[in-house]
Amino acid sequence: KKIRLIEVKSELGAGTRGASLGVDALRIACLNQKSDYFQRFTTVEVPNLNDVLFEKNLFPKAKYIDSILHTYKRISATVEQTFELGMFPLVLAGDHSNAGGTIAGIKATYPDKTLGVIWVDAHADIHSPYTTPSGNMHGMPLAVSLHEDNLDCKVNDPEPETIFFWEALKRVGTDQPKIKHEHIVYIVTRSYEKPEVYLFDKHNIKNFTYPEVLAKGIEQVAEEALHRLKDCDIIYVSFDVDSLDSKFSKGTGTPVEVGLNVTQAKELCRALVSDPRVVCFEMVEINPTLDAENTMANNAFEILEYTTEGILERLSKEA
Ligand code: DIR
Ligand code: MN
Ligand code: MN
Ligand code: MN
Repeated sequence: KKIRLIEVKSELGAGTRGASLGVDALRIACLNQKSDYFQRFTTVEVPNLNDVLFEKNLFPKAKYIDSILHTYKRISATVEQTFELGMFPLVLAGDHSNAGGTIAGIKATYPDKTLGVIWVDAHADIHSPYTTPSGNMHGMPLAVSLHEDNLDCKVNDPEPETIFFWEALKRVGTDQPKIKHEHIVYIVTRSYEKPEVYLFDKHNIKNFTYPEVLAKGIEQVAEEALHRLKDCDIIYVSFDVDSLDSKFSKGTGTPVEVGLNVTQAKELCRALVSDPRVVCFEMVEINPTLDAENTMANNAFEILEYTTEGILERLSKEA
């Protein structure tokens, strides 16, 4: 079984421009580290619609949601095709909204399997158009996958057009909700708003905080995270580079203090993907326009290469 790299240079969901350059920044990091990484795998690029950023945004509570719907369909189809080719989809994407398309593709392929999600991120990304403080769709992919409107915490009144696209977005890949709240585990999430905290409490969603990671160690956190998903048949690991401490993640749209260092992130991702239930890994939110000397992508590439070795090691045993 082989890995297939899926490049998604869409940045429509971010509030800051430049995440579409993240994949190419990883390629430059690879060249500078004299690695043959991008030579080793088949790559497919999902076409993006970033040119609509030059036009007026019509949906203030879910910016560019019409184009993000198209992008989701493309990502979902490509992820599904990758599984059908018998390959492991490793997704390198711009902003984190794209993860909703990846989850759609996983469930389109495995509609009857229970999917767990491990979300390594400074942010909870579980807003809906009814609760978003920014209108940026990279804050919403988990709510899309859950069919979570969170009306109990409603603060916005999205236009009917926005709701039309929001409902369509939920139904990419499969009509039903793709995940359950109890099958989400967060790691080092530390920046969230009230409506998000409401959902954590309501559904008892686990977040392994950074102090908890320090106290328990990476190995144990990975083990506990995977154990919490013991009822899941398959697992998706989503790695937002802002999970790293802002010292190591200058080149990302919304860096946050007190997070992982590069070594911790490497060990964590590697431990997670060593579980045979992990069917897909995604890395997002590298924005080299905010960086100097490509430090963000250099760090992210180290994590990517080390994690990929773990996936390959596992796949060779399984084959
Ligand atoms: C904030 C920031 N929760 C929002 N979100 C993210 O605008 O929804 N930043 N994901 O990266
Ligand atoms: Mn995120
Ligand atoms: Mn099919
Ligand atoms: Mn984030």
